[in-house]
Amino acid sequence: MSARAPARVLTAGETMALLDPLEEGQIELGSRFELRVAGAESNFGVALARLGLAVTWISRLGEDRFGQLVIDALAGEGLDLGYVTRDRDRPTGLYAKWRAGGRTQVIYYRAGAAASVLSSADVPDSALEGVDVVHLTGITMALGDSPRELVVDLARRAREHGAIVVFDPNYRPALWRSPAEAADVHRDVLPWIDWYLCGLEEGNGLFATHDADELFAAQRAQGIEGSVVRVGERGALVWTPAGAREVAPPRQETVLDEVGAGDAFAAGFVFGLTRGWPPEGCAHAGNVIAAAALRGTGDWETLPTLADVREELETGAPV
Ligand code: KDG
Repeated sequence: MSARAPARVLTAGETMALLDPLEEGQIELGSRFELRVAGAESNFGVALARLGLAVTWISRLGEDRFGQLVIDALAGEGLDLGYVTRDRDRPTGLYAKWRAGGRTQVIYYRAGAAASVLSSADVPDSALEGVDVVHLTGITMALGDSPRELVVDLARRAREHGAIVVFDPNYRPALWRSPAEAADVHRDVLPWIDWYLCGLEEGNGLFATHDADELFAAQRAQGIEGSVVRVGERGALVWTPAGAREVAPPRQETVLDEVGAGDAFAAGFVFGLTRGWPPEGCAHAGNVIAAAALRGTGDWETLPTLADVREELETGAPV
């Protein structure tokens, strides 16, 4: 057994209550739901905590029942919530899903929620002490001016503290007028990131490109030096200045709900980074963890523990 201290990871963003439907189809009167909680950054955090890493998740939640359920769920998963603030004046956000024709759609009730006033003050320098990796997403940049500034400022400070910065644009059409608007806003964080992780369709939308080669070239032109693009059943394409490589998934999954799979991929990738694995090994780990997210309708509940996947992670990790 290794006695090394677990790597430390910090992430910040919004987590909401989630109405997850029990049946397929459009939301109707009488539809039945399971109440869950989810948010891109905490999905990522839970995935890493289950793999044995020390994860700090920072956010603002309402002083309400949904906020308490978020706290209970994430504390139960072992996340450090020491920097989470409860807001008496603003509620916890809420969203609902529906699944039809093999695709999941979402509707948000998050405008004016507690996380919409997240700011740099919520993440003091003390939170960054000893942190190896900082994970940020474009969702937070869509929540308001101060969350947007937080993402840029935190990425910059993380780099100053010697942490690796991972950015996932997590483009959500309901939060932006267009991909171009999101891309314009994301540009401010790009100088501070080490790894940009996205889906192929998502990346092509944001960079106005048509295929992976064009996408990597456009990213490079904007100063991105490490990029990983998820390509569905084909797994992931890893690009560094040394070139591009495709990393196939260990097997094909039956997809129950793809929401949360990108966060799980990011977690697997970061797990590999903290082990010092080469980018292809990190992407392999990303594929393994993402597969588990596809097996459930919630955004993180089916994620594996390290004991579940240790062998699969290590056997596929190129050295
Ligand atoms: O990546 C999954 C997230 O999209 C989901 O858990 C909810 O954070 C969320 C969002 O903003 O959509």
